[in-house]
Amino acid sequence: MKRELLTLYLVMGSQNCHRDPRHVLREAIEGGITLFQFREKGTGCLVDSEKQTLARDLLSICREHQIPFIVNDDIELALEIGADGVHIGQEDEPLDLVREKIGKKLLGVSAHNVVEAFAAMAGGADYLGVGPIYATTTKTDIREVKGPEVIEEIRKAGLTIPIVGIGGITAERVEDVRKAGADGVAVISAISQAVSPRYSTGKILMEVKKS
Ligand code: TZP
Ligand code: MG
Repeated sequence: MKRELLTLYLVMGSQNCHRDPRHVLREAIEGGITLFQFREKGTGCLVDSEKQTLARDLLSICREHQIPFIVNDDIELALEIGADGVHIGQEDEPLDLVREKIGKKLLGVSAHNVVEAFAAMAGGADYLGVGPIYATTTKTDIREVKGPEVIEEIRKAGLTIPIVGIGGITAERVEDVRKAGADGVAVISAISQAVSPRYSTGKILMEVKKS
């Protein structure tokens, strides 16, 4: 995959938004996100047909603007709606099985340390989501906060795979995450809960581009 796709990765589900997620996504696209992940998960998330309907709506918004659409965890949904890829965690289905199911679609894997990063790469991941870099309240079942150092360690171990940092990232923190070796940043609340998702996206994007 092109590393540039990871420049500014919006991860989001309806549970992360005060407003209609379709509106938030449109604004984020106007602001310049480069990749989108549908992550309908946690307290208050939609299920079944409501989840499916929202996924299709967000996918079509992404399609209008040529933003690739990734689905978190739900491989069946990704295949059903024709998403561009899936993102899975360490607790999800085995990597080789997921690769078999999705073929050439993008495969992102969450990694928390060098060992997991190696394993994900060997298993055929296209990119890694590494974190939580900073403290976050968006995801409650998180492991310990790692700091940007974890990305540095992965790079020092010789892994060149595309990496996006995630967890508590704001415009002010982008530079440190990039300096550690990340190709880009993944954010939820900094965009989904912003008063102006468009403005917030633009601000974060500017920081990634100048770092
Ligand atoms: N994985 C690690 S931290 C996190 C996920 C999905 C949540 C990131 O949310 P925020 O609001 O950008 O801190
Ligand atoms: Mg998962």
